[in-house]
Amino acid sequence: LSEALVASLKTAPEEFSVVFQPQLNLESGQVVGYEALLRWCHPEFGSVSPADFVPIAENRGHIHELTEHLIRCVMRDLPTALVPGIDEGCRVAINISARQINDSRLEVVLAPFFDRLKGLGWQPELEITETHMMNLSPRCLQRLSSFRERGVAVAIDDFGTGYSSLAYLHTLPVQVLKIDRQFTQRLGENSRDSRIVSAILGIADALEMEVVAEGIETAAQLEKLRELGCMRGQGFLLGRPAELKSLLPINN
Ligand code: G
Ligand code: G
Ligand code: MN
Ligand code: NA
Repeated sequence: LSEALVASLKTAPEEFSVVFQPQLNLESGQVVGYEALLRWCHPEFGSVSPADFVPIAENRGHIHELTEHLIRCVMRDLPTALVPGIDEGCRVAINISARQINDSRLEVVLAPFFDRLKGLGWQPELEITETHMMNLSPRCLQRLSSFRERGVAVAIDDFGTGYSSLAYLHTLPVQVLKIDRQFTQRLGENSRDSRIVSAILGIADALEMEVVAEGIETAAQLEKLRELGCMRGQGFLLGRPAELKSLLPINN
């Protein structure tokens, strides 16, 4: 698979595509953002999960190339999606791996994404998993802070699965906590799980961060999240990752 990835990146980049999963305001039902996710369809191996090929790309030194390709796809698709006056302020999030943040080339890789989105009136967002976020060097944190100063949102992905220190969390240049789907998916089974989600919402509130609940699959989970006051959500119930043109028009 490793050799196939390197070969495809070089000779068949069109095998890599991007899908978008909507994020909704849970009160109004409005789309407030999208997470862009990579897909790879290999002629022989078929569809390969990014959970499998992203680590390979990291190890082989090709992760920036993948992100650059993703960004090109996003920029190609987005302008056609924009509904002026309605979608302004919507976010588009991309996932960034740990090794990328350690690399000073990241700024150059992301610059077109930041500039183009802002030109369109959308806000760029970067998702970094909690585990990675907690291990960033001061220099990497400085890099993230400089992105934030340029109007980029930073989100902690899979929140609740790592080992965040609450004392440390408030020093991070982070604006959004994405509650890992394991918490969402247990909602309603017993009151303890509701209290855990409630506690995460409380932490976010105290830190003045926004929350997105991931992995909403059932109406019962959605209802529970609304009851707990969670403002934003994402999941198969609200929208599966899909090509942007099949998701549109979004808010009208
Ligand atoms: O979309 P799916 O559930 O198959 O994604 C599996 C994992 O791959 C998720 O953890 C997701 O964050 C990650 N992923 C998807 N696209 C990208 C990408 O462009 N870059 C990185 N680093 N990870 C991605
Ligand atoms: O790790 P990260 O949160 O970036 O992973 C995103 C992945 O989660 C996407 O690949 C997407 O396919 C998957 N995903 C999104 N919504 C749901 C959901 O409701 N249920 C499950 N099981 N997976 C989801
Ligand atoms: Mn993510
Ligand atoms: Na996640």
